[in-house]
Amino acid sequence: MNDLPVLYSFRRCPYAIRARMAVAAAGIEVTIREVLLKDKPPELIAASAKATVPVLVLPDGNVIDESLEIMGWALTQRDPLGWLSGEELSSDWIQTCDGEFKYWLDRYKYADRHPEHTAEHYRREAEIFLRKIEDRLTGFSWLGGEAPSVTDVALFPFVRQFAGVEPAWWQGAPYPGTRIWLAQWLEGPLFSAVMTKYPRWEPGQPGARFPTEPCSAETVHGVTAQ
Ligand SMILES: N[C@@H](CCC(=O)N[C@@H](CS)C(=O)NCC(=O)O)C(=O)O
Repeated sequence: MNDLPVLYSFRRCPYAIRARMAVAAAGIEVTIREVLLKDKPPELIAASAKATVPVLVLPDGNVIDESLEIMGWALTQRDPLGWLSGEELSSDWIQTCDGEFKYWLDRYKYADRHPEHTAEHYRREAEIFLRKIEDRLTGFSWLGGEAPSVTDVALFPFVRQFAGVEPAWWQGAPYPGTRIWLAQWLEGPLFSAVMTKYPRWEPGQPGARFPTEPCSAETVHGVTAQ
């Protein structure tokens, strides 16, 4: 397992989820080290001083510490689902998601830490992006058009987080197309594969293999068939 890339990850982190989705879709095996954000291992900080997850340490010692770059690293090696076809990891969709939307999402999720405004205020600000997604998904099944792409994969973990803040409100919110789109990702076999629970990695331990089960062609293609 020593010659596999090492992926520092946190199960629920949306950035880590998008990276794991790409690694699994590419059929690449890595050693996963599940970390606690409140108590990061020194090995993670030594690999990347900014100490965010995900971080990928390659066997040659190179380090990739941005989720979008990990997606690109994986999918440029193998892209059986065609997620990169015609789509860019630097698209406006992804930039707005990681910028404006994430900013409001964090405030909506942790409104008690930002008492200047109400949770509803933060939710309304985040909904500006949600409405764009909904408009797009009214005409197309996927954000990139006719087929799933890196744009969908990069965004859905953040929309999942937004939906999870007030699940009952989300179910009645005026975003039916986005709800269907999100459910297609969350109910897919690839998502369950990347959400496998791993015990916290302890320094000195080897880490666990990821994906736990190699994703077969059927598993992978299950995603396109949705
Ligand atoms: N731009 C980075 C952001 C990653 C990020 O901020 N991850 C969060 C967890 S979801 C993190 O590690 N935060 C550091 C902390 O909580 O200490 C990427 O795309 O990989």
